[in-house]
Amino acid sequence: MARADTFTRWGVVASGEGGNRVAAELLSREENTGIAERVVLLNTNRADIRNTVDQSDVDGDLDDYVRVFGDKRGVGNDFLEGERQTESDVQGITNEIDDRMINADAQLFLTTLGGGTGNGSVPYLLREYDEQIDVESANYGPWIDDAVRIGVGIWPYYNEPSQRQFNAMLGLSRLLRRRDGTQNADMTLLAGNSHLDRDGRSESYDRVNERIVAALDMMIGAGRETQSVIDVEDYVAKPSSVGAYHFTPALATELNGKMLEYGLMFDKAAENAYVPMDVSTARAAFAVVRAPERMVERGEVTATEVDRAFDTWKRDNGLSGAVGMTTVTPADRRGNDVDVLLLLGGFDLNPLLDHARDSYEGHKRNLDAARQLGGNEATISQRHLEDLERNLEEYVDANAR
Ligand SMILES: Nc1nc2c(ncn2[C@@H]2O[C@H](COP(=O)(O)OP(=O)(O)OP(=O)(O)O)[C@@H](O)[C@H]2O)c(=O)[nH]1
Ligand SMILES: [Mg+2]
Repeated sequence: MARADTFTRWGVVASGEGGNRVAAELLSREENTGIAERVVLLNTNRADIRNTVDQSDVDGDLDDYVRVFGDKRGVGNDFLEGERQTESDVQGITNEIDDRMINADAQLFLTTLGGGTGNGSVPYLLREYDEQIDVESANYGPWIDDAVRIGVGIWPYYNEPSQRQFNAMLGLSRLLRRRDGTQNADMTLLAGNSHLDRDGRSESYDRVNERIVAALDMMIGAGRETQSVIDVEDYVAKPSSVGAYHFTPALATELNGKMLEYGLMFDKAAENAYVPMDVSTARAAFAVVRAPERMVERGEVTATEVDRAFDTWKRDNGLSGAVGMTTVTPADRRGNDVDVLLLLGGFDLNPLLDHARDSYEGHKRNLDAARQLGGNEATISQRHLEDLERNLEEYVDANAR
């Protein structure tokens, strides 16, 4: 919780290879001042994390933030195994996070949804810290009770193998909801690899990761040097109360601030949502406008005007009922470039999930067949699968109305 005399202090917990890489990219930004040293990189595979550390351009030593857990080297795309490995070491992992999270008010939990390590551990840890079943909370800093926790899930490329799509469906289910159907992360942010990489699959994840980080950076910045501050509590309170707590960023950067046609700027941002979606289905919408400090000081960009323009834009786009706020963030830069970040929430998830459904069903049939043949203990039980599936369906249906 941000206090009047301080800015929101963000922490980052990243698990698995992709999550680790996005976190490394976030740390390599000069403007990561909201995070400082509050970072933990978790992985089951020392070699994976070695590569991430070696390839990053973070000043200083990323090794200090690394925690390898479990007794396997990777979990081979099996998120239940990822969860078991986390559970077996939850005290050690939590001690590490506690050492790093000094007074965090808000935490980002970063993971890809196609794999096993990050996808297994992140939803589990979120639940654990909320319910404090196996961790002895009395021994930890205030973060464990007080911090707002935001899960960030990265959707696989559409052409990845069916197990990845299967993992993503159930990973999303677990990020959003616990097995009993209650809310898990306070907010779940989604970004899709194929959707962010529409000009063709690039050689590396760099470009996609940069875009994800650019959005996270602006979101974090909105709780810092702002005119009308969006506190992190604001991001989660109202959307959660209407059961619309999944979001996607929509970002447009380097817009021409000479004209200040906010409506067009919001349009531009909305065209760049990080997953496929119909904007008019959003039930929550936040707008963060970042403009050169000089323009803000001279009153060329004001919170009142942005707020009014956003109201109009929402009405024009069928979002008048959407909950949310706006904020203006001054940027330490010359020129007239303005950036606009929308956080769109509670939208119909079907346009995203439709990309995975066939693979999901195919993989499920394979698991069924394996079970019939006398069962591989590692596969998910029928019952468990049905719970996760129902949880996702219920949540998606409630938002698709
Ligand atoms: N955007 C993005 N996606 C990534 C990155 N690395 C991997 N992915 C995606 O993540 C999925 C694979 O998950 P990983 O993060 O490699 O898996 P993990 O959490 O390490 O789990 P296991 O290796 O299965 O133990 C695939 O869908 C990849 O496309 C990355 O750096 N950026
Ligand atoms: Mg891995």
